[in-house]
Amino acid sequence: MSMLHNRLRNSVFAYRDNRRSFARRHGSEVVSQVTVSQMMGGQRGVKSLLCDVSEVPPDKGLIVRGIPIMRLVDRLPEEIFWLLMTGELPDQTELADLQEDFEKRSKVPDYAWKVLEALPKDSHPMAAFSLLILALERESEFRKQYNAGMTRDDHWLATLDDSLNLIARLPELAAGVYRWRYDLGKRVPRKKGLDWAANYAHMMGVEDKDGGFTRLVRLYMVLHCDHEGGNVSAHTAHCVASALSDTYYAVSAGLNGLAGPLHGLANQEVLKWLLEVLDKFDGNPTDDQLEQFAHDTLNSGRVIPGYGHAVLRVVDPRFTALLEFGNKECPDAPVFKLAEQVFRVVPKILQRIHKIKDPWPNVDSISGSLLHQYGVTQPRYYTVMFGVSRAMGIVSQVTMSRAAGEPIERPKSITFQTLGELLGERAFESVG
Ligand code: AMX
Repeated sequence: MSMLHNRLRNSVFAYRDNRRSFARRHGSEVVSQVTVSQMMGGQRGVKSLLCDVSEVPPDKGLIVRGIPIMRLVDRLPEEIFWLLMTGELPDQTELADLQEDFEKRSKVPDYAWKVLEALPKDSHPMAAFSLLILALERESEFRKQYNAGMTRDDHWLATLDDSLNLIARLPELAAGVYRWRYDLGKRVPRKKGLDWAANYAHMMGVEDKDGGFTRLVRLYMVLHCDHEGGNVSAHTAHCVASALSDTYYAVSAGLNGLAGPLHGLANQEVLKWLLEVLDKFDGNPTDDQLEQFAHDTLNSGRVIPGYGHAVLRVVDPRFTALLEFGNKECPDAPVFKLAEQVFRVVPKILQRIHKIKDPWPNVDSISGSLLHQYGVTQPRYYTVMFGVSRAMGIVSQVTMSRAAGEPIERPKSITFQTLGELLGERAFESVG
């Protein structure tokens, strides 16, 4: 039993009992109401989910278990994982124990690579990554123990085991996707003694003379770890897991949502957009040229990728963290400089468009410019890196849901016609 197991074992039942007795005391009280606009507008702002792992106040950005993300930028991703799971940062012994546990669980079964190699080379890296995770479902402890009659009290424990096994293997899986997808030669074996993110950087095989790439990967893994429970990937994973589908099913499903251009794929879209700008102006543009380019994008009906957010109403602190990293480590890199220039120019344009609620950059507006600088020049891969990190939050949320003994999700849908009847209107036409 690892120290993380013991730590959670001591608190899980109190957590569940607290939730249950709270529900008994307050079960019928109203927290949030749903307007027609919210029903038809992606449920924006409806408070109908509980997530104790992280929160995103619109005016502050990501807070992980009470700690603003800017105060976590010098931590290792393993420390963040422990924080996500337990609510506290680990001490040195606990960190070492978790790292050792990851090391023990890290072996990727050979059949996974056969699955990968069976795919056409032009498959999207996110599809390949998600498929590999799904292929590993065969390893699920939860499913095995469920079939063997595990009691409900042990669901969280088997989920924790699946979570640890999966997180331990993700760097190797993701690095394997990178090397396979871009014909970079044999997979690079993991190196004993490296931390989780450093091993990921190492297995990608990116040249890293001064360690800058490794520092970037560590920071990237910290910043993307979670973003409360209502975003597409976390909510999808939560919904899938609520049917007692195991962690592999849940994470793969969540990452399929992350692969959308309005969510995690935005980092790919940003880099493509920045490279288009550099190409069009044969280098970095003037502010006027950039402003015109942004207008052209908007006039063609496209969004400016990396700007706006469904919840945030300020500059995303994860953007600020990466901006500070770039200013320190590679201030003169052309793509990074362009991302910085976009930050000077684009919010003013978006502020003039009344319907846009958040004109500020999110994390995706800058992350790719840094990866590009360190030699990861394939934007289609960027969301995989996002996914490696986000999986930490997803599995923590899923483990907590199991600990709380949450039931299967089942909101109620109604037809447009029923909605009309409820509001005293008739004669709706339906499609088809
Ligand atoms: N460029 C152009 N139009 C934008 C825009 C942008 N960056 N951000 C929002 N808008 C538009 C929306 O498309 C919407 O238009 P519509 O009413 O004609 O459909 C309108 O402004 C209102 O949108 P909103 O209420 O401000 O945002 P939202 O909650 O509906 O959507 C988001 C949020 C992120 C999908 C949107 O801002 C967007 O598309 N941004 C660009 C893509 C992006 O960066 N996504 C990454 C988000 C972070 C993440 O998940 N990784």
